[in-house]
Amino acid sequence: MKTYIFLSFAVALCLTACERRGLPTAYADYPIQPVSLTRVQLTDAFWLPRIQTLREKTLGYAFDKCDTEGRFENFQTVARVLQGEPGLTRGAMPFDDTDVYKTIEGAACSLVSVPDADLEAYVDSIIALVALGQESDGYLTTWRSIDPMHPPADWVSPGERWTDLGMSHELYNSGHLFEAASAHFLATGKRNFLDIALRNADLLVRVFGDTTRNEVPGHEIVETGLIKLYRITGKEDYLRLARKFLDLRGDATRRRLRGPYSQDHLPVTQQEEVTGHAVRALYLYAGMTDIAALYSDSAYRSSVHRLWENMTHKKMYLTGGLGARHQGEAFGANYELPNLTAYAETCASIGSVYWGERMFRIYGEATYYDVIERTLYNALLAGISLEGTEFFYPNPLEADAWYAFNQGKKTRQPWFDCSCCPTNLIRFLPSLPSLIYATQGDTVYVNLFVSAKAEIPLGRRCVDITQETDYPWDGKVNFRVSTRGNAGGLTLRIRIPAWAVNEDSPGSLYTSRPVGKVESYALWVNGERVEGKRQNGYVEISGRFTGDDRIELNLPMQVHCIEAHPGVEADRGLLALSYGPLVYCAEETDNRGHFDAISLDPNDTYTVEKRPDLLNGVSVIRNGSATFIPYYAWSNRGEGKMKVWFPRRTSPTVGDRR
Ligand code: FUB
Ligand code: ZN
Repeated sequence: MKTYIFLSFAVALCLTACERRGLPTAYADYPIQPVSLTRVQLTDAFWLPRIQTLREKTLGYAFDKCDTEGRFENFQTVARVLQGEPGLTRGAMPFDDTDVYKTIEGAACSLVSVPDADLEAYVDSIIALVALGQESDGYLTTWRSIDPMHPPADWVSPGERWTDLGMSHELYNSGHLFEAASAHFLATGKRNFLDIALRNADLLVRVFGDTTRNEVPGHEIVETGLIKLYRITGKEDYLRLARKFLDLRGDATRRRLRGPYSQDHLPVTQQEEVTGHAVRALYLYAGMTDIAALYSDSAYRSSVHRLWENMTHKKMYLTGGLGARHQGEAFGANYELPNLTAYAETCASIGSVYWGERMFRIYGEATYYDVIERTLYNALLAGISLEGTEFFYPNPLEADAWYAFNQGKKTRQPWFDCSCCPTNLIRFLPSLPSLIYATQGDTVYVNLFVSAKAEIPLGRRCVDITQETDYPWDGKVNFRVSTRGNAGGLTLRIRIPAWAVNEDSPGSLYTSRPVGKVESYALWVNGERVEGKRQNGYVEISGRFTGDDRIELNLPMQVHCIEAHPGVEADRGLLALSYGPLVYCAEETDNRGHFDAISLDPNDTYTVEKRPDLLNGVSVIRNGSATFIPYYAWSNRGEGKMKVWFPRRTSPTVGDRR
């Protein structure tokens, strides 16, 4: 505990220094600011064990994989090649370096919650290894430094630096380097990784910055990475380069375009439909949202708004998964959402959360967090096994025990040749505490229900919020709120999820109705019931919060029957089940002998049963002889059939709208 306080203090000092430096006044910023990871200590019974498993098992496991599969060795090989020795790239992908960066990022974020001197020393040694792979001018992509004529994959063209930006992943490697180094600096206050990133970013500025070289990365992420470096250093060149990469995309007057797969068919401010490779697209949209905020740019702002609407209204799975097609790892057409062959790459879920959080910080509406929550508890969390060492790359909503949907396997896999998803989960999950709260002026937004203790700086005071809940199994959430320092009015905006008021998902893509009697949410302040009118998805509570004030929220946890928009052919005549934020599925193993016959009727009786003995503790839903488990927990017991959507036994339908 003592060490924890010390580390938080050191990091807080370093953050204050960065905050003080501030952004150049020429630029605007998001009206809403996140509350940093360093300010929020999880105590949650749902998320904390997952993050602990990640720290205790997954991190070491991934570092070992990076070691045994040559990802570390590549950095050392560059050093030897630079001294004139021959070298051979090991590994399968031109972006193997990024698995190292992402694992460092996850380790750094987990050090904030649980300091660990051994892990910190190990991370430092890996950073020293990465430094070996950097050329003297800052260039860093090991396969190309080792042997530019022999790329690790046949879809990359051999040749000198930056000659095949569509496929070489050199700028993708830089992007992940920048993201990871920023997170590492903000989490630990150390500059060792950041300095490597800055040398590389400075090289990019020299080559692609205010020059005539008008090129863009094939796979986006360098844009958000550069903006993170700009936030830390205040160096405007990084921001300008990020913007240049975005402005050039789709601009046929200045470049030869790569087409919709790379979101390079129209200028980004004219794009209206989310398209192409889903992960690329989501990272692009996150970068565009940063530009919309930092430049107060209305064209960018309208564009991300349109794209978000298109995605959430017409291309998002019930689980929050994105990307209908295995072919091209891509978004499909509007309402093209097949279940068995869904791609819904884990990385796309992560990208969607990164984008949605930015959209929330522009618009301050809870709908963005409704989508984030849907994704977090379902498509994203499904990506990692309960044991923390097996993964999904695609996350379908149906398995028939025949189709090998997970890169050739019918269940989770321990690792992949292309291991973007495991290492993306590693970087993402330990940063989850930073998604819970946000601030704007005298307002604190409560966006997620997760037990935690938070110390939130707000102007010249600090707001202490303790949140206690058994969410997602229970809808009761207790807050204790107090302020320290310059007391004044404070407003809490607590999100009331759309599912809690039986609202359709955006664009009525999914209509959700509770089975049985409709219940409502309820709110108490210091024991007194308050009305708590919901606006923009929030209830607002204002006061001085000088004592130890108590707020209790009760969200109506009920089984819901869901139907999809009639445009989604794959779900026509079908129903799905949810409970709170969780989407449920049935697995063959719980339903031997009757799995294929399961059907649903909203008029049936559904019971919810706590099963501490099952799948690390879940609530199951029962309907007749059928048993349903949370989707995130499926495929932890070997191969077998699974379904989210089931034939609807009777009409009329759940909703009245059709
Ligand atoms: O290209 C790098 C990563 O590999 C992408 O983000 C994933 O979709 C996978 O293709
Ligand atoms: Zn991935």
